[in-house]
Amino acid sequence: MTTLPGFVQALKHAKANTSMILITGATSGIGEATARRFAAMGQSLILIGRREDRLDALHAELSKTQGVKVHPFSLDVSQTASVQNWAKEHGALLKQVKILVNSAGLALGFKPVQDYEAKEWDTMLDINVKGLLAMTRELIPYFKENRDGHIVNLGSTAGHYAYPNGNIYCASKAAVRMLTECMRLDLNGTGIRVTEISPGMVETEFSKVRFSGDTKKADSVYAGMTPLTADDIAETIVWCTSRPRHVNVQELIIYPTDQASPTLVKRH
Ligand code: NDP
Ligand code: 8X3
Repeated sequence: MTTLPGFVQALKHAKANTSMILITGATSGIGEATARRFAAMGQSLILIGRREDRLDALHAELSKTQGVKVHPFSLDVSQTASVQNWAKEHGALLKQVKILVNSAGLALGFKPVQDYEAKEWDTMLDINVKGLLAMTRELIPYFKENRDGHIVNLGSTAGHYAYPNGNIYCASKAAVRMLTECMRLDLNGTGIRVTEISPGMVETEFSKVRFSGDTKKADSVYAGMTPLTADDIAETIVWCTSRPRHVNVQELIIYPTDQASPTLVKRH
């Protein structure tokens, strides 16, 4: 039986282990599922996305059901100057961050490279690559000062293997992959860990966004197969970030069992 002093001790221990987690792309999919997982563990959260209504709803829900501190910010990570100004304004909060999960990202369209408009490739590269860089750069000085911190970047199997009509999205995720590796090299010796999570097909709003809200097309991506869920990936992120501090999971590639490569999917 747990004695009262034992209980107080356990509570103190739990409090000492409470961390601040910053998640971009927290308004949907993998980012949102990760926020839910960390909240269930009692962690404090900084949640970032562009959709204010989603942030407000998640803030209200997680504060109420999990009793955790949630700091929601509507911020477009592709606007580097906005990220810098936001970071300057919230230094006291960012100083407390132990884990950064860079999940904000998207694919726009599914067509041959020559059919893309410059505006479309700018959006993908600005969010998936430059947005990740902008946010990470703001956190690294605090991680270095604390000699602690964990950067988790959402790559993709699309960054490892090319597929027809993937072109710019694949390139953006290949950039995430290389940036993640380089970050690990540059930060070696600082105590900061860097991990890339590269999922295959995860059923989120990803395909809906890719196909500009065409739910029929989006649903057809997952027809007849069992995709990963956002929570499958969130669970993995929690696992990677809860290893002892001397353990750095460098990279995980995670496919649904029905998928063997970006182009080989068993539909039943
Ligand atoms: P969702 O579309 O469900 O979520 C994407 C999130 O990114 C949303 O919260 C969105 O919020 C946010 N976001 C997009 N642009 C910006 C921006 N400019 N500034 C801030 N936030 C932004 O997709 P997933 O959860 O599936 O995707 C998460 C990550 O995982 C992405 O990087 C994606 O490339 C990657 N991934 C996804 C896979 C999949 O099959 N689903 C597989 C492999 C990797 P808002 O619109 O409110 O800004
Ligand atoms: C998302 C998975 O296969 O659509 O990164 O590129 S895929």
